[in-house]
Order: sequence, then C-alpha cells, then structure tokens
Amino acid sequence: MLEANQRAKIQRTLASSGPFLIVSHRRPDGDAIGASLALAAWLEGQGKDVTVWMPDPVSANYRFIRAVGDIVEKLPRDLADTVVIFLDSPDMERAGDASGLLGYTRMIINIDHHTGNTGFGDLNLVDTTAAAAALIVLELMEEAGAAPDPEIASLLYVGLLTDTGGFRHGNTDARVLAAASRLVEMGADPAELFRNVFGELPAGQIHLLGLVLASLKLEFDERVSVMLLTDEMRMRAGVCEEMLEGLAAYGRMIRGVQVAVLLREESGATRVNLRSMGAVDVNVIAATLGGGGHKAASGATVDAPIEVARGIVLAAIRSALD
Ligand SMILES: [Mn+2]
Repeated sequence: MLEANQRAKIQRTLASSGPFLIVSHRRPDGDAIGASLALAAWLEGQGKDVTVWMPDPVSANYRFIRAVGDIVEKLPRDLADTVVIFLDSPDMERAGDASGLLGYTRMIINIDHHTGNTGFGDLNLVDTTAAAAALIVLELMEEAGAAPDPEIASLLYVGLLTDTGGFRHGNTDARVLAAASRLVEMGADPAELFRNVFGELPAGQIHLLGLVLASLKLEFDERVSVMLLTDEMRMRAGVCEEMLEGLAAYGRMIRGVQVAVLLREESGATRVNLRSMGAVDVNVIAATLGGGGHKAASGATVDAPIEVARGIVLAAIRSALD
C-alpha cells in the first residue's frame, strides 16, 4: 500500500512541470547512466527543464551514448524550486556533492534497487527485486502510458545489460528479460549495445586483464578468490582507468569459489569489489567494511594500502564464512 502510494506520488511529480535535476552515484555504471539519461530524455520530450549531473566523469565505454555529452560537470546551485531525482544511489553520500542537498531542494525523489537503500527521499521508490534501476524507470514510463523511442529504449537496455552482467548474473529473471524484449521491440539493438558496452576495448585493457588474472590467489580452502589491480599494473598496461566492468566476475568463474574479491588501488585507498555465487551475502561483508550494495555484488572503500586492505577484507570474509 505504502509503496503504491509513493509510486503514485512520484508519477504525479514526474508529470508536473519541474524543473528537474537527476543525479546518480560515484563512478557511474551503465545502469546509473542509462536510467538517468532515459528519464531525462522522457521528461525533456515533454518540454520540461531537466539537468543531469553525476559525481564522476563517465568512463570511456559509455561515451558512445550521445546524451552523455549533456551531463553537466557542475552541480547546479539554487535548487530551491527543483525536484531532485536520485537514481540507482543507495544513500545520499554515494552521490558525492549531491549528498548535501537535503533541505535545499523542492523535493527529493529516491528511485533505486539497492538492498541497503536508506530511504533518504521525500518520496521513495525502492524495489530491491528489480535487476536494475533502468527497469524501474521503464516500468514508470510504461505505467504513465509513454512509448519510449529507440534512443530511450537503448539507454534503458544499457542499464539492464550492465547490471545483469550481460543477462548472466543471479538477478537475471523473467521480469528483466521480458523488459529487455520490450526494449528490443521499441528499437534497442542488443548486439550493437553489447559490443559498445563490453567490446570495443583498447588493447591495453586486455593487457591489464592479463595482469589482474595473474594476481589471482585462492583463500579459505579455495572458497574465496582474490585478485589485485594496482597502479603499477595500470602503468605497465598503459591505461589510466580500467574499463572492464566484469573484472571481478572472473574470480567467480572458478569451481568451488563462493566469494570473489577484486581489490583496486584507488588514490592511496583500496576499492573492494565483492561478488558472491549465492550462498554468501556479500552485502553484509561490505557493510562491515563501511560499504554496501546487493546480496550478490557489493563494494566498499578501505582507507588503507592494498596489502593492508587485503588482510582486513579477508578477516571480514572469514567471519561471514564461519
Ligand atoms: Mn543499478
């Protein structure tokens, strides 16, 4: 009941004249980008004033999306009359500078699918059973009677594609596959979008993959895999940022592995990616490290050099496995 009520209020607000500001999370992925730009395009198509802002630049593999050029670099000031929509962000902090907006806007709408979402919005639509935020956005559009054009359909498809790891992860269900099918009917091209998002990599990225794979170690009776991505590896591969969404997934491909860990050096700290095969809830492990995410895919940042972080992460996993 409560959710239906919030949903109806969100629909009414989206139908209002705005202006709207759409924000998403740090290091925006295909879901953050696709869901945000699709929602923006839909509202703009109705003649509304819409701005999209993200706390970090869009990584190179999403720059094929034309609308990425419309994302503003600076968080707009004076949002007193603006409806701010957070998409795919489990809490306000994840949205970087937008975290301080509470009380400074006309309204905050929180549309998300992360398990640990804090319900920070004035209106909240948090559906943890949705494989992607883009799926929630599509359903909102369809409910409102919209017929997404091929560009919007492609943006939403990119969201579904990324968050399901190419329709392979545990969150791939009938609902997301049916949504993908509808998007293809609306004009999304699955093969082309897959190639754009997961292919078309510079050779250095594949070299980097080789270095990361070579770092693989198995822990706890081969139930946990750990891979490292260091600044030195980036230097040897000749890349400054990794574009491989699925790097952490390789650790899960090993028979018997329940938790796959990828540790990445990131400006002196360590970014922790956790992936589970299902038995272990990595969201719980990430939470003990100050992070969060989903049951099967979570992350955290440990403020320590990578080798120290490795010990901290393994200790957290040990308690979860026991
Ligand atoms: Mn997402």
